[in-house]
Amino acid sequence: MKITSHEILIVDNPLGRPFMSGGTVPSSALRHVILKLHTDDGIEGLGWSFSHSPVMIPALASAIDDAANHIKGYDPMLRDQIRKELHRVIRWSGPGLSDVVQATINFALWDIAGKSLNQPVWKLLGAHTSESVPTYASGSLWRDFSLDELAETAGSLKEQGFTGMKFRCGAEASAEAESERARVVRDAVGDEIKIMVDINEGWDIPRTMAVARYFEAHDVFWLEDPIDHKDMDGYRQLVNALDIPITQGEYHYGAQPIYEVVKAGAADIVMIDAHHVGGIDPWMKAAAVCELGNKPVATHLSPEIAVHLGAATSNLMTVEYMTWSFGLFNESMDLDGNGNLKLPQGPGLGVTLNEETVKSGLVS
Ligand code: SMN
Ligand code: MG
Repeated sequence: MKITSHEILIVDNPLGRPFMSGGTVPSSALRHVILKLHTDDGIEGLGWSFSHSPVMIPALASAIDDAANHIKGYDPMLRDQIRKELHRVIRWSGPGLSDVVQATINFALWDIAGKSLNQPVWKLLGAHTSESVPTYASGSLWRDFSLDELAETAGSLKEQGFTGMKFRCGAEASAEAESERARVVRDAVGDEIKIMVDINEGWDIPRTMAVARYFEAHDVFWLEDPIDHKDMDGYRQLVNALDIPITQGEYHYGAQPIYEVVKAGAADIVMIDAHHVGGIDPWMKAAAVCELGNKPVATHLSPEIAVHLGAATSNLMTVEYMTWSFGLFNESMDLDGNGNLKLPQGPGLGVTLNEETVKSGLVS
């Protein structure tokens, strides 16, 4: 089999609620770069990436376009050969964009592999389950929610069947006000539901120490990205000093920093982003490093891809249920009635593009 051609689509997927990207740029849609990679067997592999800020989208789309051109004629099953060749031609750009380019191509290659063998990707990865993976609701309990909105939305997520959910803190004036958000979510859902909190690097160490004690009292399941991800010493201090599990990893690019996090003891739970780490193959390597270092892993964003990864990761803790790409695909991501996310049954990644969304959201 050979890669013969490709197409790139830039598509806006509307968001239920405008999102403040980086706290400054409100976006009412998530802009996706979609790659369709074609083979001489007539298979079309889908890959995608996204950003809330349109600024980098043209650069990303053009880099994916050139990278896809570059691998024309390659066997799509030889993913490591393709990764090495792409690394050779794009490594000058350093970590970041090049990892997202690698990831987008890698997703499409896995989709092709699955379609060619008529198997879902989780099976090709050698899953430990054929049914479902643990999941938690994300992308609902935002930092700018009032306490009433937090309580109401947390209650409705529980009613939808979620047994875990993540809320955001990090914008309040005092440690007590931050802690109040945890109390409100806990009171809204009761003791049985796992509640996690994400700070998105908003604090320093003293603030983290001060608020974490309150979070522990409200039985918050994990504290995510309290400080800058580059501060490995700071993270190690927090891990050693606090009882609440510290989660980090989504801000790192490539698999190698995940090894550094594990080696430094800079997290209790490692969150790995499939787009940032460079795709499915490096995600599995990074998760294996965590397993060997006795760390559980959580996925970040794109549950359509993460559900496959989670099913094949023995040290998986949970898959983040983020709805940002829903609507772009015809298939829905369903819970099983026990708070777990059902595995897709279609070949490859198991998603097909919703042509209505593509038509109405097409940017170019
Ligand atoms: C997150 C990432 C990107 C945008 C918004 C929120 C968050 C998460 O860190 O873990 O979902
Ligand atoms: Mg996060």
